[in-house]
Amino acid sequence: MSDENELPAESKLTRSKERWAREGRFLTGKTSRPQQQRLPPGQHLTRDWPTLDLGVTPNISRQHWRLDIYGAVENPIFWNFAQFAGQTQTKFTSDIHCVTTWSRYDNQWEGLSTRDLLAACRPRGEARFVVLNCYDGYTTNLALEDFATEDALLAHSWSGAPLEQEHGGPVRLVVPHLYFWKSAKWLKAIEFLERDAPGYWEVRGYHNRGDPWAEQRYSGD
Ligand SMILES: Nc1nc2c(c(=O)[nH]1)N[C@H]1C(S)=C(S)[C@@H](COP(=O)(O)O)O[C@H]1N2
Ligand SMILES: [Mo]
Repeated sequence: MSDENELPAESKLTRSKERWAREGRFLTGKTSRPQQQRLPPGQHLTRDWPTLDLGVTPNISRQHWRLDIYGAVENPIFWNFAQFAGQTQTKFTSDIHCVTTWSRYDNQWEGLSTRDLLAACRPRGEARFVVLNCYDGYTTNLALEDFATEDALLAHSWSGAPLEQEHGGPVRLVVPHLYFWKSAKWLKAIEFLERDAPGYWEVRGYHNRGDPWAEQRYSGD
């Protein structure tokens, strides 16, 4: 090593700074950096899978389940379970982030991707929003771009087994990049709309979009 490249002797301060770097001193953990950080701000990790809903669990067998897709679409669709399951099947693994602050990593879903669904029903040019209608009367709304996110799907299976009734079986929506209240359980109908139509929680103080990385929990956020 030449003289010019020789480093000055370590001082007490540089030694302290190295130790702080190792310890992650001064990091608040509050910055939101979706690229590098997996847990959104204000969330904690859980290993079990809590059940959250309005307190009623619709009892719909695969045999009786129907899905209606209508509104601003070129091709309205009315599927029974066999017809739904006959569509292209996709598997996605994604994280759940619930507004009540729990997150659950690596959920393995299988079903029909929303992109394949859009290719089948062909939204008209004026369609900009969707409303999900569920067998328990629950509703939730999404901008078409959010519904069409690459890893969003209508899931009939979780971890390689049919989705349990308490988690929305036979079929639920999964939109991983938004808080989980947007992921409608016991899916019954999807309506395409020109104008937004806030759903059950969206008219009761929840944020209209619900991006966990921006902590869009409540309508004032
Ligand atoms: N049909 C329906 N879907 C629903 C709800 C509901 O009450 N009814 N609750 C939402 C909320 S607030 C959450 S956090 C998740 C919970 O899904 P899980 O019970 O599978 O964890 O479902 C969402 N989808
Ligand atoms: Mo929730």
